[in-house]
Amino acid sequence: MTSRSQALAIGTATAVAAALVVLAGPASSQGPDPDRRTALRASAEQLQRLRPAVPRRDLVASGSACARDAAGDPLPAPHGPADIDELCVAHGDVLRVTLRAAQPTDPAADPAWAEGVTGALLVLDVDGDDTADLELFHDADGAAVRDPAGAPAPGCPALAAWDGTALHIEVAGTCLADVDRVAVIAFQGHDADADGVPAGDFAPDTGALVVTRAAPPPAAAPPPPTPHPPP
Ligand SMILES: [Ca+2]
Ligand SMILES: [Ca+2]
Repeated sequence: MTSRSQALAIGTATAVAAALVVLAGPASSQGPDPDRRTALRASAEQLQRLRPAVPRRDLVASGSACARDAAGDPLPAPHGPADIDELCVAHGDVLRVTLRAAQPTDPAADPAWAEGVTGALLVLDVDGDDTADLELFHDADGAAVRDPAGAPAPGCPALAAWDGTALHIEVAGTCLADVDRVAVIAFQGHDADADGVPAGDFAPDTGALVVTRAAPPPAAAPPPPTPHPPP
């Protein structure tokens, strides 16, 4: 029997993998690719093939949500700095993504970020067709948003921040102004020995974290009428 969830799982895995295959450059065999983001993406595509096939189960929420991720599940082997512990997404005036690792490292202090293929990649489906539309990066060079062709996405400036425990990416509201529902799959790669071959973890472990736009706050109630003083 083919259930809907199984069909979606197959379709999603195929769509995302296919998009990554199309954009991935040749795998580097002599240290990090000059374009770290292209190399990170290629690594994600390679490691995605190693992910176990499981029925799809999206986590759907309004406004904001966090997805806890399994411990010790980076591929091809457990590696704390690549091990996603939690992915959070908030979709409102801006899009905010937080990625917390089991053993987080400072992008400005850990040499694996500057010298290796280390970074976070967030794949976004913004039109509900289970195909990647935008790719957010947070690496040693900061934050960036690319379109499926690998070019900077127009109207999508992004900010990267590190607070000592987690990575944060904020994408300007102009980027997703017409998007009411965004599905996010995260990848964290960490290239400890800077040989161009990171360990990496995906989150959520099944499906995507799907967040619908937060409803705008209700309009402020008009002030009560001021009673006129008696004549
Ligand atoms: Ca994990
Ligand atoms: Ca995971």
